[in-house]
Amino acid sequence: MSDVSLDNLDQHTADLLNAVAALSSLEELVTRESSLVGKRSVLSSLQKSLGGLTPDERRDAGARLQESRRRVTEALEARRVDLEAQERRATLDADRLDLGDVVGPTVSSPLEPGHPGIIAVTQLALEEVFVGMGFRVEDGPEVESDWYNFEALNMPPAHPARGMWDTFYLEMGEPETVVLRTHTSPTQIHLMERAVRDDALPIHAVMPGRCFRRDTPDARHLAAFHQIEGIVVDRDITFADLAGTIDAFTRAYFGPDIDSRLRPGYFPFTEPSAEFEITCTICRGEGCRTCSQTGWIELGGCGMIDPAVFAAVGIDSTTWSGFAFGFGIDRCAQMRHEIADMRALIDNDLRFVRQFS
Ligand code: FA5
Repeated sequence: MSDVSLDNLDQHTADLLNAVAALSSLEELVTRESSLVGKRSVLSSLQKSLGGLTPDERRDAGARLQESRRRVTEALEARRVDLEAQERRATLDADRLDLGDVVGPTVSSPLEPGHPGIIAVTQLALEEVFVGMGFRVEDGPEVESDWYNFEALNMPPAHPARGMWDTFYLEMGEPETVVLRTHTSPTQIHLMERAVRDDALPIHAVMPGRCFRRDTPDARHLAAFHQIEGIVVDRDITFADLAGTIDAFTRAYFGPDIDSRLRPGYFPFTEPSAEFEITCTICRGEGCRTCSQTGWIELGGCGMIDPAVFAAVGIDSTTWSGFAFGFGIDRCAQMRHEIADMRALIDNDLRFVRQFS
């Protein structure tokens, strides 16, 4: 470019504009900027040489140089905007999430409508059976204080029966005072407290909901599962009412072919207590892996409400008596639909899920 002079400035300006148009990246533009229009450019050298011209020649040449610099600078800025946009687009393209990889070829097909899962369906079916028997449906919190989950249920601190439930504690308040409920039984306490406060006895209610235990998942257990609690508080309620209710429920939900039985059991909040079992539907009582070869599956616990529990909520146990029960909803679903391993309920395998739509 050393032979560039004011005489061939127009040609040089055209060359500079071509060079700007040929810049192919922002990095190249930044590197070459100074030699095109900056201090190291021919335009700047020509500017310096104006000193040897007459004032008239200098004014004329200065104006031509300024015009040339303006055109090249404008072209350079326009090229910078283009290149920035190009590079931004390239980055976005590179970062784009290809949903084709995630959802595969179904992406363009209409979305399948969802449907309630097997647990929701089972819970509704159980509620319907109990509503048909005169119970109302109530709800309760999943996070409980020690009082509701244990103490009001006749398990003072350090009571050995607390070990029946391996508990998840939340880091709230004093250590080991707030729990993820291990069973739906604390809802009994809320309900009875409310009925006392509102002078609304008797109670006939079921309370379904999620429970949590540090249980290792296996064919019959999950760490997060569901129970449906039932409670009746009325006058002259006896164990025969409890047994009759459970028998009526079994027939209504599982049909006449399934046998049920009550076995003596222990719960601190009921006395007497019983465990409620049905014939294993996987082996029809023959014995299999699901029922640990016993032929029976435990669905829940039950019993007559202990006077200590009535005392905790302020119900007079000389006037009122009652029973309570708590069944596993997941177990009911497992037995009703003959699912050998309960872990299938949480695998989210569509081949399994679609069977219950
Ligand atoms: C109880 O939870 C008592 N609250 C039941 C009760 C209520 C007794 C009212 C008396 C009066 P248990 O721990 O046995 O009891 O659990 C009851 C049922 O919940 C079990 O029979 C089972 O069907 C279900 N269950 C318990 N643990 C799990 C688990 N980890 N996964 C799935 N289901 C479970």
